[in-house]
Amino acid sequence: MKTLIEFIHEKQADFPFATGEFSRMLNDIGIAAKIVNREVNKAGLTNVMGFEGTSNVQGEDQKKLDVFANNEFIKALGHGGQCCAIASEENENLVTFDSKMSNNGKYVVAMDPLDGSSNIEVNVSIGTVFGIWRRKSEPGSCGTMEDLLQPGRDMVAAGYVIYGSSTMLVYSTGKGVNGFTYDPSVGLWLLSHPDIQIPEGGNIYSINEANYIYFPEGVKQYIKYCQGDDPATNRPYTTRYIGSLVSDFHRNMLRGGIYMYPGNKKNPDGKLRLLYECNPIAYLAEQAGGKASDGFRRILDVEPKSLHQRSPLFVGTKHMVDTAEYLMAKNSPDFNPQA
Ligand code: AHM
Ligand code: MG
Repeated sequence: MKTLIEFIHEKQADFPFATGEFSRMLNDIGIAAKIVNREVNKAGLTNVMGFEGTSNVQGEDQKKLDVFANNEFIKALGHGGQCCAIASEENENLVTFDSKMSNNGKYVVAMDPLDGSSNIEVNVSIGTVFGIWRRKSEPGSCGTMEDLLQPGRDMVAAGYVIYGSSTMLVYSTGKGVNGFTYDPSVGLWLLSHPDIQIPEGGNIYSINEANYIYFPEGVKQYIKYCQGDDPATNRPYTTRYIGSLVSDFHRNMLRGGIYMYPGNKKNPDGKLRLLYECNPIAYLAEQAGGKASDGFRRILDVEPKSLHQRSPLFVGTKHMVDTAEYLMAKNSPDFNPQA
């Protein structure tokens, strides 16, 4: 089987003028993910569960593993020197580095180092999500906000790690999506899922339906559509919701389905963060032949205004997202039946 390093080197030839810096950064992410995986696997045995006693910019209590994973990815990216700034769910401000090599780095990274961390205690799969952009500012000094506040369509790579029944690293550099499974006996990522495509014929819908009464009318109608009786369109669909974006998306990407975290009356922009949750997942979905929307427009075209901005998310099999978008538009005050 091909290893991640072999695969990265082989693919480097796809990028004209590639200097290897980008490949090294992907490799560094793979190394940090191995270290996080080791701690996640020991979670019940060592003192890594529970709260750190601090909260992040969202006011959410930080788990020890949130903080651990954040430190490991920052360390790996800082040490590598290709990344000049990081936006992380766990840091209110941009993370920059006090090193000449990093300040000359060409890339910036947005990441959620440990997504779904409320699931740690109960042994449910969690993940890491990351997106990579080329910096806009001149190399030679720290990365800036302008470097991070770029739309998702300008990403040069995105991926996630899922710490599950096996641990996988799934990423794309804009030429399809490939998945690597970690073999702990040899410490290597091995190409197990080449060229992942989201199946068109899936029938899974994933949403936290407990929020039903707060959802916009379009979402309520789409849920009713999913539950409708029409064997020709594979309905009623089936519902699966883990409450861990990476795990729900990973399953839907392999099986076909839609994941939704819409806005609701209490939080009009939903819960998920545009830069480091919605954008990377949207990029992977499109690269796998799927679609990602905020209900009305392509996620990757949203112009970010702040590091921790939230966005509704509808992502997965294309025709499912199309139908959800149609019902959102139809129930919006601006709907024009002639359009
Ligand atoms: P987190 O980044 O604080 O872990 O929150 C994001 C998570 C997603 O992984 C998951 O899909 C969602 O929150 C679940 O939220 P809810 O409990 O409201 O359904
Ligand atoms: Mg998260």
